[in-house]
Amino acid sequence: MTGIAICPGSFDPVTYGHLDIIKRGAKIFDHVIVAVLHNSGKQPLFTVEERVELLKETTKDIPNVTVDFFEGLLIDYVRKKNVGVVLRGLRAISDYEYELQIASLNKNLDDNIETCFMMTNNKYSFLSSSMVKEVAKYHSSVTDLVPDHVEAALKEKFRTPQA
Ligand code: COD
Repeated sequence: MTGIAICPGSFDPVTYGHLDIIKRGAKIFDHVIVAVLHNSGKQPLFTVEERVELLKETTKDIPNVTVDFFEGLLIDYVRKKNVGVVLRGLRAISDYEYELQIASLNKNLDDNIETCFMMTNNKYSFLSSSMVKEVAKYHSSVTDLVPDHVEAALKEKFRTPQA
């Protein structure tokens, strides 16, 4: 047993839903590595560097959490870090289908890797980065959905009023 879990995701940007899973994971595992996917084929709102910085600020008070990024297959990153557990959050049935697919694929690629699922906190069961971006784009408040520094970063991105 390694006692270390990798919590991978896009985190574009980090929300209170992500933070809840990270915090709870950090109570179960000795160490949690939050790993941001750097996908050069996709156009996220925040660059990988920005997403990493926002996550570092968000998790700065949790001593056993570090933030990193990866490119390519998650399974290769997990192997490189010599970690046996992937930590993921589950919100709804729609998440379940997607998550089952990823977990099964990863298990197929490497039988030693386990995926551990944590149910969302009811408070955040509706919350996603996409929803936050949609709300922020039209200059509505996301105060209850993301930490203050993330809200400030969103305001900066959407400074020009949207059509
Ligand atoms: N409550 C609980 N959990 C939440 C909430 C919430 N409100 N919001 C998000 N989460 C959870 C998600 O369920 C997920 O577990 C995690 O937080 C991160 O979420 P996202 O949306 O930021 O990240 P995803 O789902 O886009 O990340 C997908 C990966 C990057 C992990 C995946 O695409 C991947 O592994 N890509 C690398 C290439 C690869 O290996 N491909 C093969 C497998 S697809």
